[in-house]
Amino acid sequence: MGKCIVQKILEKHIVEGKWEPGKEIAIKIDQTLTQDATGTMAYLQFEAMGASKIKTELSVSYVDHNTVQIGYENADDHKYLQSVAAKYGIIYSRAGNGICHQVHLERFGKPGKTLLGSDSHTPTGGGIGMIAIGAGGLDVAVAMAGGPFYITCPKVIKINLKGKLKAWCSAKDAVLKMLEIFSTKGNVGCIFEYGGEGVETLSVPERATITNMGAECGVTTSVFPSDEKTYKFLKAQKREEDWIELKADDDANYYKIIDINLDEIVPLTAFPHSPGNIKTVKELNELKVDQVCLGSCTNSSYKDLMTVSIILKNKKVHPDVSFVIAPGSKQVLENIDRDGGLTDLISSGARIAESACGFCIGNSQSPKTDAVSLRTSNRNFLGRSGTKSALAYLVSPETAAAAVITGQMTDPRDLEKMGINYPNFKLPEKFYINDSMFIFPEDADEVKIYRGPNIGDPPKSIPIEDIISGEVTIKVEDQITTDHIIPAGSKMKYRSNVPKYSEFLFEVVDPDFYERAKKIRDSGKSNIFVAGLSYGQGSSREHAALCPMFMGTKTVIAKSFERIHTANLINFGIIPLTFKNDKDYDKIDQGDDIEISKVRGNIESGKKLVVKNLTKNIEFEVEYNLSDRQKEIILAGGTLAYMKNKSN
Ligand code: MIC
Ligand code: SF4
Repeated sequence: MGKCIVQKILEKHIVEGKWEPGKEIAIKIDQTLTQDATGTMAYLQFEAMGASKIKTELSVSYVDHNTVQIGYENADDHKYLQSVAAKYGIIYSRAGNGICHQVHLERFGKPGKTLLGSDSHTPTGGGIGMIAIGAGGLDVAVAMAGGPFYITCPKVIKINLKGKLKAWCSAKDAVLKMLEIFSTKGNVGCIFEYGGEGVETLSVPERATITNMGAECGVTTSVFPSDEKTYKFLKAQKREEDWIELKADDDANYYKIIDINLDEIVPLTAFPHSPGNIKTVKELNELKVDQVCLGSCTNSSYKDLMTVSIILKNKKVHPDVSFVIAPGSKQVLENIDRDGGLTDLISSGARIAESACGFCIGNSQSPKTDAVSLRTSNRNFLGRSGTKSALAYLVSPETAAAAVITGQMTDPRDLEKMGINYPNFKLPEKFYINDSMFIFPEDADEVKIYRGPNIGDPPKSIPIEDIISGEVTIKVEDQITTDHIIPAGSKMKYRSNVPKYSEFLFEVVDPDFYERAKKIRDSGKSNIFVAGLSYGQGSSREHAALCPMFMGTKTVIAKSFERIHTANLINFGIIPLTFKNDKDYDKIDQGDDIEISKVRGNIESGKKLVVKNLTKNIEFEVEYNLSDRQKEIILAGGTLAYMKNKSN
């Protein structure tokens, strides 16, 4: 039986277990990336592990999230990250150099390699044939220290691409189509592998847009073959020596095959407040638009920005629209500048922001009250833009450009009626490359680590006792994202200060949450969360587990969990429990007193756990889907404690 690309790459990296979809495997990680908002905690944990140097082939520390420095906190974090990078042999990418995923694709990604990143959009690297996976910072720290990464051996779904995208219809529309088909839930443990004759019609930046937003479907990652187009991209980056060919065998076996005809893709949008809410742009034609944001790791490549610059050449931004562009990298910015695109964008009236995450994470450019904001980014969760009442729609760069001109949602194909032709242009054969914003590590054991007042030690977890007795602090519905659990945006500067950051837990859902949780914790009880389907969608931010741990949470009981968040909960000693019978969700309410007895003993022996609802005088069974390793981690009180026990 032939092999698919995923199997070929993973089999070369498996260090424990074997290729058996559904079973846990451990893989060797070749490269890691971190970004500043998850990186400080990851490196604090790395330091706590006591390694003297990184053990990966390459690790890069990017600063791209908290680059708006209001107050000293972010600058403190940057300096800490820079000094850690120098000490441990990590490449440091300075603030302004660009968004980690875009920059990594340009300068470091290699087909056939594994990449683990403390950011959920790490799968962007699948655009050049990497197995690139997002994870919590602690898992990335373990990989940097030479430890393996554990995943469920994936079920590989082949996305068989046919045909070719029509003018004005783009890779973003194709991945929005994927979200319409697969939705944002129910895909845990799967990988999308792209194949079929349509693959060769897509450039690497287009492929990267598609793999980037696979994260929104909740898959482990997405991957494209490495072919002639990949070679051209790497050559344009003066990295052709990094190319290898990667393709699936003709008789490769897949869990499922889904055909997508690129000819049939039309401009799509995801309407508020989920990337899974898909409509055609036509259906929303004429919706008045207040803000248009071009950028984010999904759509900020040279191709994206040049396309928009050509559409906007000699045009004017509509007076009712605030139009901001955050180029994906310094390289993108320099190249569109050299090729005249930047001038056309500025002339049209665009506001140019730093090459960073910026608007995407709501730490700048928050729209006005009740605004309609069109964004080329990947997430439109409630409040993520920084304005809770705003309505964010996810669109392609082409649809964004059309709205910039007309001031309303406009199918970009209609621009032809206004005499605007589709911008056909060729990607450069060579990009202008200048790596001046990387600091490459030198042999410098003597580096002193900088710790400003914003850097606090990560809190220690306390192992669970045999009885969990607690109160339901909050009961939430389906599809609660990590943005609901702990907001980013203006609060993100407290990432290195867990006690302070914890004050914002569930802020967007229930502003009284923190005070309630504090009372419960201080009374000696555990804060228990109850949730519906697909709890913990979205980001890799481990603070969505770390802050609850700090508040004394020992378990979350949900109908189902998403992958990265499950791993983060376990890493911090919180048990992810699922209802054996989903109907029991209705039998538990906020404020109920809960008891789960014989927790340690039953987990050790694999016996069932029963939740007693003392308030309602009823009980029901819950399940835990933990490997033996994960059970040990939970019993030890989290991964750091587990590693310590093992090394003693
Ligand atoms: C996001 O897009 O939600 C983020 C901000 O990049 C997060 C990481 C974080 O919260 O720091 C992610 O995607 O993992
Ligand atoms: Fe940054 Fe947005 Fe990409 Fe997250 S999704 S890495 S915030 S650009």
